[in-house]
Amino acid sequence: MSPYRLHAFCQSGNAYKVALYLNCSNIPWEPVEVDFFGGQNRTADWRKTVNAMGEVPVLEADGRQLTQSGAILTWLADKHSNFAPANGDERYETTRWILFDNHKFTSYYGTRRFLKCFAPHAPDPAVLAFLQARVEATFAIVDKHLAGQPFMIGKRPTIADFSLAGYIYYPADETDVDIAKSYPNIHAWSERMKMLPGWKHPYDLLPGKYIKPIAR
Ligand SMILES: N[C@@H](CCC(=O)N[C@@H](CS)C(=O)NCC(=O)O)C(=O)O
Repeated sequence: MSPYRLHAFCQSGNAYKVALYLNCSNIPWEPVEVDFFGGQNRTADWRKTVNAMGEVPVLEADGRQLTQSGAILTWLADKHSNFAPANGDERYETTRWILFDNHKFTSYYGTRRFLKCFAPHAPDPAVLAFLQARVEATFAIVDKHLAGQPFMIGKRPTIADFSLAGYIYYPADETDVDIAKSYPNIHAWSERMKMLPGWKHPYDLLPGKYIKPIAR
């Protein structure tokens, strides 16, 4: 059995962050599919036995159940050194960008995609419009940042890049964003990440069936 088991499903960019890190680090891992759309992670049993926060990803490692992609990436980088910050200043920078990612970059983009494509009920257009404006503001910040350097904290990829890359490769019919056209520096960075040995698209890397987005 592989030392790492990742509870995941292929629509989860948050799980993709950890899966991509492991793959690009050539660290063996195995997926445990979570039936997210069937409500598995909302059951009392799952919350009791897997993650009280009710969220994916969960990484089983060293007999523990690690949660929160940013904390998991930090834990893995500490343990394996791959894509790790090299000193205190770099740790500050990776933490800063991982927090920005979790609060804004991933959060608004992922939530908008979920509401538009996969939520059981059609979302309120005002909510979608609010999220769209937040996505645009946040993506503009990251695009400007990446104009000056190839990766999030400098010349080489770190865990911060894996965090921000979570939802970037999902298709435009899910996200309504043409990244190549609107955010050329984010696009160029995403292409650089694709060059890493072990890179795979989330729909090829994670378990579960592709779900056609609901046309809304
Ligand atoms: N900050 C968390 C976010 C995790 C998250 O929101 N995961 C989604 C799937 S992509 C989830 O399980 N949501 C369940 C819920 O919010 O009830 C992380 O980075 O791990």
